Amino acid sequence: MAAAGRTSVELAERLLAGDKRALARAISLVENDDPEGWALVQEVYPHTGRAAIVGLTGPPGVGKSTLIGALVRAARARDRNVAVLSIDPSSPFTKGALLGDRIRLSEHFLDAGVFIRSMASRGSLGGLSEATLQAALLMDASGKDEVLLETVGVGQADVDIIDHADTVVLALQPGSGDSIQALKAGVMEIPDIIVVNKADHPLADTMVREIRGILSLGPPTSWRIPILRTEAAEGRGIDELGEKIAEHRAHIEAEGTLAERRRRNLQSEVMTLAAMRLRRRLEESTRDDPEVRALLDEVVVRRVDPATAAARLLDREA
Ligand SMILES: Nc1nc2c(ncn2[C@@H]2O[C@H](COP(=O)(O)OP(=O)(O)OP(=O)(O)O)[C@@H](O)[C@H]2O)c(=O)[nH]1
Ligand SMILES: [Mg+2]
Repeated sequence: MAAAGRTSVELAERLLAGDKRALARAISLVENDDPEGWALVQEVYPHTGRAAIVGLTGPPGVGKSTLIGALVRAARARDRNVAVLSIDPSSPFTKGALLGDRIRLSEHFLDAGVFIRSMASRGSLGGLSEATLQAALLMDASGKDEVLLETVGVGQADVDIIDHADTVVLALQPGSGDSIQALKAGVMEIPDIIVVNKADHPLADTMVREIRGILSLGPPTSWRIPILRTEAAEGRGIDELGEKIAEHRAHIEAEGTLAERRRRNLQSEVMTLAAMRLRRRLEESTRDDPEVRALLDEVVVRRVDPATAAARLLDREA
C-alpha cells in the first residue's frame, strides 16, 4: 500500500512537470480502472482547469482528425503545448488518418509539446466516458495549453465528453442532408462554431446557407455562431478556425460563461459518476440474489409491473 502511494506521488510529480511518459502511464491506469489511476487524478486535480478544452465533433469521416492535425500544427507554430484525445473506435490515430498526407504523424509523436492518445469504445455503460473524463483531466494537469477532444457526434443521448469542452466545434460536410436534419431537430446540441469541411465540394455553399437558415430560427445569443469553410486536408481555413476558437474563448471569459459552463459540467459529472456507481452497486448486490430473481420472475409473468418491482428493489437497498 505504502509503496503504491509512493509510486503515485512520484508519478504525479512527473506528470505535473509535463513528462510525456508519465502522462501516458497515468492515462493507461485510468483506462484500466486501476485504483492508482483514481488516486493520481485525486492528487493532481487541484492543478487542472488551466487548459483550454476544445471539442471537435461531427459525423464519421467528415475530417475531424484532419482538422485536429492541422490545428495542432498551427498551435505548435505558436509554441503552444497540446494534447489530443480521440474517442472514436473507428479511426484510431495509430492508423495515421489523423494528419492527412501533408503532416507526418511521427512529426507530432516526436514533438515533446504534443501528446496524442486515442481511446476505444468500451462495452460497459459509461465506462468509456468515465475514463475519458479522467484522461482529459490528466492532460490538463500535465500543463497543456490546449486539450483537443475528438468524438463522433451524431446526436447520441449518452453522456458525452464533449459536454466538458469549453468550446465545441461541429464539423459537417457538404451533401450530407442527415446532419442538417439532425441539427434542425435539435438532436445535435448547438455548437459554438460550425465548420463545413471539404468546402471544395460543389454543395458547400448550399450547406452553409442551410445551416445559416437553421441557426436563424434559434434565439438570439450574444455569441453569433460562425460558420466556417475549411479544407482540412489542404490546410485551408485552419487559421480562421484557430482564430474563431480563440475569439470564442475570449468571449466566454469576458462574459463569465466559461465559469458557468464549467460549473454546470462539473456538477453533471459528479451526478453522472454517482449514478453510474449506484447502478453498479445495485447490480452487484442483486446479481445472485434469489429474492431479486423471484421478483423479476413476477414481472416476467406479469404479476408485478416494472415500476413496482423497481420501487421494491430500492426499498430493499435503503
Ligand atoms: N476532399 C477532402 N477530403 C478531406 C478533407 N479533409 C479531410 N479529408 C479526407 O477525409 C477522410 C476522412 O478524414 P478524417 O480526418 O479521418 O475524418 P474523421 O472525421 O476524423 O473520421 P472518423 O474519425 O472516422 O469519424 C480522409 O481521407 C481525409 O484525407 C478536405 O477538406 N477535402
Ligand atoms: Mg477521426
